[in-house]
Amino acid sequence: MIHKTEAATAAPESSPLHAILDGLRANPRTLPAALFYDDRGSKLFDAITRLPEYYQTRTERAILEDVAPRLLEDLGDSLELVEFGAGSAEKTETLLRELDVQTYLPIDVSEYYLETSAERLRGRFPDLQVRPILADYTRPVKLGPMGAKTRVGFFPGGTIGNYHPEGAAAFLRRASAMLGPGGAFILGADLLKDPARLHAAYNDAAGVTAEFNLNILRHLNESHGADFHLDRWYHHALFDPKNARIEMHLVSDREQVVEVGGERFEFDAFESIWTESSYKYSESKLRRLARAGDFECEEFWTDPDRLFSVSLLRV
Ligand code: AVI
Repeated sequence: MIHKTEAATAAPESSPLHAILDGLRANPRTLPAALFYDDRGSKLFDAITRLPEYYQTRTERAILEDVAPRLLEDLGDSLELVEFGAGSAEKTETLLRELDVQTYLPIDVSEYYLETSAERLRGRFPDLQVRPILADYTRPVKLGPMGAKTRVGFFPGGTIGNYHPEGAAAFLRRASAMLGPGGAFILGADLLKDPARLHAAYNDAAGVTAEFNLNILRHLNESHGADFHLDRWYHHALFDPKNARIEMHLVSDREQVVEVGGERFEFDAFESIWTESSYKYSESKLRRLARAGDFECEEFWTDPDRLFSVSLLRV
């Protein structure tokens, strides 16, 4: 059974029109990043995670496999694992295999992902209780009574980097309040590194990231009757060292007018729509972020090339 919470109405993939229009009217123009993840966008993102240039996913998986015995030691027995934005819950299997998890609470806005992953995990881990929660994890979610000794949050994938640092701290504060005293949080975050390496990860040779970025316009055409011509926009991703972030933009290749939700938007040639930021962290910044989010960073693990990090935070 899928548990729907009060926050379940705010499915981010159906971003409300007013948020889209506000973003397009703003200076700089923006679009809600949630628009990336329609069916096609989710498949494109899956393809990104397998690209040779996109080191994040495989590096995080290797770190998790490596540090699982340490996590077991640190977290002890009888755990309730709460995954924020669980998706297909593939990385979770490493934790379910290695840790003493009694109950697994995946939170996601996709009923499809929740149902299929719950069925798969129940098959693979017959003693595990799976209690899916259909909700937008970016808002407070009621978890119900705890069925184990320790609540452990899980937020892999480096998605914390898609928040502005203040938003990231606010998200962590909400998570900390949900997990309660003694709670723990396993956080995956991408690290600052050679700009060329970062640039390549968001400008892959096969053009999958470009397609992923442009798909946001296709999604707007389909879901909100917009009339973007995809061949009139460039994918542009750059690393901004001052703000320690990758910025993804869609750049208009000419002067053009686009209609969205009945409103006309005039674009100058080479004007951009800012579609995503992906902040990169140093160890010290991550420790400060944890503190601003009402956690203490107890462990910080990385791979030999210091590309990606997995941290264990405590409430
Ligand atoms: C989901 N998130 C962690 C990805 C990132 O790297 O910021 C989204 C992404 N955008 C382009 N490539 C991947």
